[in-house]
Amino acid sequence: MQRYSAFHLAGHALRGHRHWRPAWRTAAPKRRYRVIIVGGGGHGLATAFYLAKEHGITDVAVLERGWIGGGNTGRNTTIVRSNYLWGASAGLYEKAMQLWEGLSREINFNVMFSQRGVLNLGHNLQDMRDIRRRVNANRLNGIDGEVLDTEGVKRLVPFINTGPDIRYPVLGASYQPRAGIARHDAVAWGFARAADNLGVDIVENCEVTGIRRDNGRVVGVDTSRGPIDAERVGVVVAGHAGVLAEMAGFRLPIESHPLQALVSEPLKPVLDTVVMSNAIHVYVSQSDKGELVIGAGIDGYNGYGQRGSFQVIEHFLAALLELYPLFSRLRLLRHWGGIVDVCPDASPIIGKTPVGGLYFNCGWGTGGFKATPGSGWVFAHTIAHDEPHPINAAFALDRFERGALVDEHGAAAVAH
Ligand code: FAD
Ligand code: PYC
Repeated sequence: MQRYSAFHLAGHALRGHRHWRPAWRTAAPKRRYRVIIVGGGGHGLATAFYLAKEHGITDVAVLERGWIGGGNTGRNTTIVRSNYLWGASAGLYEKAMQLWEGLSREINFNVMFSQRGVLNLGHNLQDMRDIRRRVNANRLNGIDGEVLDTEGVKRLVPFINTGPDIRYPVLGASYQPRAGIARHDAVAWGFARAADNLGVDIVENCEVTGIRRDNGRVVGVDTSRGPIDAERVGVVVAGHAGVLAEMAGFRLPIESHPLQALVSEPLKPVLDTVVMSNAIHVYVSQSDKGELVIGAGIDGYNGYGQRGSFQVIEHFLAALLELYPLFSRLRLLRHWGGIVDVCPDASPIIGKTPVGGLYFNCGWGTGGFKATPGSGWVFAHTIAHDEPHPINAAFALDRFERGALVDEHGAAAVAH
């Protein structure tokens, strides 16, 4: 890797960033690849990286219809945690957490992973029972977790309103100390550069418009830049999973919804942990730049527009001000939406499909950023071996036929 001294960097800044080496090549698509990954978000790029690194498969293209990280990867609020309820989820999200803990070193790119802890608030007795059950389950699975009472929450967030007269009083929280946030763009850029270094072609502005099949097997894809043959195709397109499944001739139990978020102007450090409330539908953290990053639950209707409705914003800002009256003087800077792919059990689908050699990784809904490295790791294994890894075996598409759902609505922490 090329390293720059302070003089180099100052020189580049003054000369207007000329002669910088691009972090990854602008690859033109070849006529055929061993593996094609559709979707250049964090999950697709991580899959390509681990295919090359862990399985020695480097004849790989990532086809992205826009720019890498321009989907949910660059639109999410970057919360990373592994405090899910069921054993299968614990295995998956904790694998991701362990990869996060070494990721900057592994891909030689600072993803700014900050383990500042995540609180999930409880506002009534049933919330607190659910919290205790989930924290106990986490501990049995070797995942860190604590149950905090009101005072414990106040110690971590001194300005939170714990008054008894608010509509949803704060009775306590679950707390995962190893959870936190990371820089989402850096995750996309870091995986892209690391995959490119191992020989993967990253092809932007290349939309997949058809999945070509022969005799029940995938043989390639049609794209806005012409047809490309492949032995195996992995599809990781988040909110567009249903569209790609239709191209391949089957249906997924997935609905696409808008999910919105916004950031305030940068403030001096005020909040050094992440606080979420599923019941009141608001969560907040402070970025390293100082912005408060704020979000809520999904918009209720289906859609492919990367924007949502005002009524959701009005609702979550009212909730924000009830919990943190201090923020009433905040100025908001930017607001946006993404399209999230929601499964009926709030768990992802990662595995084989009815078409041979075609694999789907989708249904992460409101919570896939935290899984990015783990998702790529297990999906690469699944594609390389034509079999799921034990970690993702429970997340097969046929669980909806078998009734073996992994219901994580409680731990999803963002209403959907
Ligand atoms: P994406 O990053 O969306 O990548 C899919 C890519 O596929 C896109 O770049 C798209 O352009 C491309 N594509 C689509 N169709 C085609 C086609 N036909 N041909 C080629 N390319 C195509 N998760 C958390 O864990 N923590 C959070 O705090 C969190 N906050 C969120 C906040 C918001 C507002 C949103 C919208 C989501 C949030 N999420 C969060 C969810 C998380 O962002 C996603 O689950 C995750 O980023 C999905 O990653 P991905 O790589 O699968 O999808
Ligand atoms: O899954 O932790 C999460 C999350 C936070 C915000 C959106 N999703």
